[in-house]
Amino acid sequence: MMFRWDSMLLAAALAALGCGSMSPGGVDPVTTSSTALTGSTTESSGEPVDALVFAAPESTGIPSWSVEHVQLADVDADGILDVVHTVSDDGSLAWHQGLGDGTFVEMDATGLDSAVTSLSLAAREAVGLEGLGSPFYPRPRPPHQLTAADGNKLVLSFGFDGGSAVGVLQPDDSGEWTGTLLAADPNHVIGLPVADLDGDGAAEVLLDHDGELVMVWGGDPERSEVLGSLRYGSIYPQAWAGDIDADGDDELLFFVNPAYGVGEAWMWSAETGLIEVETPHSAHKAWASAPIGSRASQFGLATRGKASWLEPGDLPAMRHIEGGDLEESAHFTGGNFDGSGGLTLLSEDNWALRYVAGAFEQIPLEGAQTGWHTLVGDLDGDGLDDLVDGGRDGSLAWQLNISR
Ligand SMILES: [Ca+2]
Ligand SMILES: [Ca+2]
Ligand SMILES: [Ca+2]
Ligand SMILES: [Ca+2]
Repeated sequence: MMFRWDSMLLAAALAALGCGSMSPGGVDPVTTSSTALTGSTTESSGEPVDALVFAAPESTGIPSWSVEHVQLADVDADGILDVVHTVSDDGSLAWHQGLGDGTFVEMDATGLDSAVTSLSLAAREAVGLEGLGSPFYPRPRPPHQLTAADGNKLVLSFGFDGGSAVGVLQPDDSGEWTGTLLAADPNHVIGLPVADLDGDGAAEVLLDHDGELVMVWGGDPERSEVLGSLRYGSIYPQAWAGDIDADGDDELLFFVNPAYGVGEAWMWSAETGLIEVETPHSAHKAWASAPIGSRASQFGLATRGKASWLEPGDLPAMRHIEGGDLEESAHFTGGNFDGSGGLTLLSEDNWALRYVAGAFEQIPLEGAQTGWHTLVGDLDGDGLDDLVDGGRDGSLAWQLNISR
């Protein structure tokens, strides 16, 4: 009975955060976009491959019965992706150090958890409440790593009994984790890491405050700037930095509501401010060729059976290439699977599609087992994204990309 209530409270917290209903296996669909490391490990280390092959699933050794909201992030900043998740019993954070060969070792997460507690206290105080409040909170969404030159900051959006909040978790010189509150709101606020847009070496954090976009430059709450307002509040917000107008500098691209059809896409640059970008009707997923927090060169959208790529070009309408046939798959997984640095989409029925020089190309795919629970990251640092399955066979499993 207790667990049921707990689950309901979590669902309510996620709904308040705009996360919609929880996936059956507990992996938040928001996090199924590609997540990988900054730096050389995600860059292509050879020619792109022309066929994709994935090894049979192997267990990570992490039991999935305790796992909610899995995320890949480099928690210890050693250049190898780790697994972070919340524990279903009490909503605490757990992390497992990646060894780079697809295996993981459970680590002490006490320091991370203490930082989350301090964030929760700060958030309650910010909305006029005192103390820690309900034992069910905070129930954090998975931290998104800030993939930037400034180390292993994690951006955490979480629900608490007074609303929702966003904070940054970061280790100090002694290795202890600290939490810095960026925003707390009785209604809705969510935070996303964005690659370093202004080139000062520190990644930015974007806040969506009920449809008002706020850039927190360098993740420093003293340096917040309102970018403008969207037409609707966000569900499943996605943001990437990339050279969208093809002039050599990065801009911000922000998609909102992909789970309900991408109703809005916005671009922001210092020159133009926030402007709306035309998107195809009713796309249900949005990806970039780079993980959240990293620079992207391509942006893709898909709905059941159809894919579109958005090409940088004249704004406010990006060039929009349709026709990618993914049969009738409902679920797609996006990432740099072929080592080109561009976007490849995998369908759950073993189709793969990429866009090369003006044309869609089907690329043979063997062995991938993907779906709504799939996480993407280059776990072994060979330049090809691998797959982590967050909801199969009682434990987290991973599939090595052995295409090269
Ligand atoms: Ca690591
Ligand atoms: Ca910056
Ligand atoms: Ca540009
Ligand atoms: Ca790999």
